[in-house]
Amino acid sequence: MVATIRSSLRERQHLLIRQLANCIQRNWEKYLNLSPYNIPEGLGYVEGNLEGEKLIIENHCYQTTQFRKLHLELAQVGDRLDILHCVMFPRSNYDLPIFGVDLVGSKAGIGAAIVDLSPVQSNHNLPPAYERVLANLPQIEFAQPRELPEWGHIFSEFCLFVRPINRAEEILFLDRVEKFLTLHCQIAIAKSLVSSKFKQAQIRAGQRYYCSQQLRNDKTRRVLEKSLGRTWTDRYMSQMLFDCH
Ligand code: 18B
Repeated sequence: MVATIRSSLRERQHLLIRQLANCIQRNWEKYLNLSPYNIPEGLGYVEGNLEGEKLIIENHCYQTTQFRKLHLELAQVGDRLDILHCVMFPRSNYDLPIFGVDLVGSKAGIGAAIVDLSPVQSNHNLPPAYERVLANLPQIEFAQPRELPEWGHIFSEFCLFVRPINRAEEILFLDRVEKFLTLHCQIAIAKSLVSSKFKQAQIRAGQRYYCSQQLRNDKTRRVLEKSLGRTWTDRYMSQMLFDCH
């Protein structure tokens, strides 16, 4: 029964969201050895409708040797908004950036499409293996690039933030996300462990900082508060979306 509910949300969502969700899941299954992840009590499948508009959230989470949490979230607000959110949090003994994607769509189309491999090193650099590949990807032009908010300084120079204007741009975005994702998985599985406790503490601090800035996203907060209320939203954002260890 749960499986039926879950697949039906994805099927009702914007085509690009469906395609991206399938792409992420496919890559995770192809490259990583997925283990179950314990989602905090009551936060796996959430429904709320405080102010009349129904919010449905479904979460898919895993962990692997390299990642403490792989999180793919699909959400729908009434028949107004479709959202895909994905973050891959590395374990603190892996010196890896944070892969993140957010897609926000309405009847008018995808209004916000953002993907990044965000550095957690204190000098804000990506590991050289990432730099080499990302700096050589062909430049792609989107008709409507979007400006990052002030807290967006956590993102790398390779961050892509656009409003795709047509199907061709949606596919360009999807292809770029898949490039980031396959590169990330390939580097992650070949990466050696960080043994220095000092370096591990720095990685943890970098992840905490990333989360603290993401928690400043008022647009996310507003959508959730309308359906879930203040207390639930605080708990949801700090324990499910951007929990820091
Ligand atoms: N996000 N997004 O994930 N957010 O979670 N998102 C919006 O057209 C939700 C991430 C990011 O301009 C908008 O303006 C909800 C990750 C940035 O001030 C809405 C959930 C990244 C912006 C939502 C969710 C990320 C943004 C406004 C939980 C990046 C622009 C859409 C399911 C890796 C912020 C618009 C700004 C925007 C909503 C980025 C409604 C509810 C992982 C930078």
